[in-house]
Amino acid sequence: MKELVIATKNPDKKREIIRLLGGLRIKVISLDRYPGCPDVKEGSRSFRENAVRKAMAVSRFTGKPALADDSGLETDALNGRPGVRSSRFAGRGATYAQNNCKLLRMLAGRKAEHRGAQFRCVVAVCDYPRLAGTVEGRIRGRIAFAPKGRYGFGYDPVFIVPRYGKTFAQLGPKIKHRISHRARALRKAKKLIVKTAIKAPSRLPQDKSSGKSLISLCPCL
Ligand code: ITT
Repeated sequence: MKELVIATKNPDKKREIIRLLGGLRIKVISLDRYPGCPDVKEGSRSFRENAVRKAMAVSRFTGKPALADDSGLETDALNGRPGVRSSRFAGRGATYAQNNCKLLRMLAGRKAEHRGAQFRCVVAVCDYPRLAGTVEGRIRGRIAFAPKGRYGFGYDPVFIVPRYGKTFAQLGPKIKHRISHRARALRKAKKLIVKTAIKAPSRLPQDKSSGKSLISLCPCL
């Protein structure tokens, strides 16, 4: 069976991705199998570029096709923040609770109609040095006045899905996995995975004679 490495060090994202990829005839491999895999610097201002960087780096290191997810929360009132800095909004190594706390503090005093937000998830699939493509999923909602619910991770306790009037953390995995930004992105990514990891011929040896950086084949690196 063909293999696909999930290029994330976040166990919560990994759990969701593995569940959402269920049904594909593919062996999903966790990055835990590669303890030496270097961290990828997420210096970019775009989810897409970060996702491509992560997928490329992991595919290059492991020698297998890889899928990366770069995701986060954008709020209207804060001009899109925390955005690509979602995981480290309250500082490097911040906990989910600290990030939520900072967000609620920054939105303090704003009425419900001024608390609009969206989750975004960009998924990149590649078989180094080839980028199969990127896809995106979004979901609109609004930021709660206080955290609610016990499921999920990250900003789930403060993100209200308007259709249900409840946070993702209250709704639980069954509903989240049907409608979330990640579910939407991964539904689209399945085609890329089939093309890259399932139907693709075995990888050819890389041409080391040209002296060209193979990573330059990817336009955003
Ligand atoms: P990797 O780079 O190793 O994948 P990471 O946690 O740094 O792990 P991101 O840079 O994509 O990943 O940041 C994602 C952050 O966005 C995550 O830590 C959460 O704070 C938030 N986030 C993303 N998806 C979310 C979701 O479904 N529910 C709640 N918060 C989410």
